[in-house]
Amino acid sequence: MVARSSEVRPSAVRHNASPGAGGRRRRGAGRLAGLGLGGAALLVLLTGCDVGKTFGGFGWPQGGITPESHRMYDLWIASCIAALAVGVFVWGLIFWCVVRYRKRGNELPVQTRYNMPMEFLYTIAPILIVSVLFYYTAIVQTDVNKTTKNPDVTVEVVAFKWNWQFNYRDGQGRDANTVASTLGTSEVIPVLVLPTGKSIRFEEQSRDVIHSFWVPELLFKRDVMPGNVRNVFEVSSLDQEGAYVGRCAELCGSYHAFMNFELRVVSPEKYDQFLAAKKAGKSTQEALTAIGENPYATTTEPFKTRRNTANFNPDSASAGAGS
Ligand SMILES: [Cu+2]
Repeated sequence: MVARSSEVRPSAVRHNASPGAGGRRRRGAGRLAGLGLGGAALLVLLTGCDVGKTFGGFGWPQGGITPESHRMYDLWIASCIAALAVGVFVWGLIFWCVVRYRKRGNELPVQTRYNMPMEFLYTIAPILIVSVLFYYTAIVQTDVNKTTKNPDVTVEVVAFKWNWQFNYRDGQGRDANTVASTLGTSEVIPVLVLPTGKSIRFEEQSRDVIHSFWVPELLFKRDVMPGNVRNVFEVSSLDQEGAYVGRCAELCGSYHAFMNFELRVVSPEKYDQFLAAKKAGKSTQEALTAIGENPYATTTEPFKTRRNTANFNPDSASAGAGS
């Protein structure tokens, strides 16, 4: 409902029934404003990438290294621009009403009721907005969740309190075999070596509680579940060589915050050499050295889990001893 007042002045009824020259002028101005807004929105959409960069990704992390991450990033930027456009339009209407219909005397302004075009508009417009957002979200989500029959590389991600094991597999599913494996310990951060330009399938499994596999540069996390649930996701390629920190993104216990790993993206040739060295029985550190890579993680370091009188709050311990 537009107005609650039951009193409708005859002049208002007359005005609604037959809009005069003023009404036509106003409608023309509205159409112009709509055109202007549409044009501005289109311009903003065309320069979407730059807009994202200018506004720091609207809070979304930048620098994704997979095609999937770029699609999710673009969806976020487009949604923010759409929300801002709607916001600016609504704020504009509010301020316009505040100025145009401010109190000028004691006479009541025109009381409009049962304005069908307006009620139709504010029912249809939100439905349209939600439908468009839903449509693009569904498309990107389906694309990100898509798995293929024969990915180039399959890695089994095994999470446990509070570290990771990565098993390179010779096929998909539970029945495939592990051909090489990397295990993290309290002293050594596990390094997951993967090639550029290949599709990679991650099959996740937890030994105890729920963890979450997260490499910020993938712009993606997926829970690692215990029991029979084997969460699977794929990336169609890793586009940039480098070392990327990986984390557990699900509060899983005391040392959750230190459950880190490193994703090391190398060329396919180096990856093949690495895997061959691992299969030949070399340790991950030896295999990394063999392909000319840093043998230890460079993006994070192991958390010192040992507690004793020498390293547990030494300042207060000595203060206590002196008093
Ligand atoms: Cu965890």
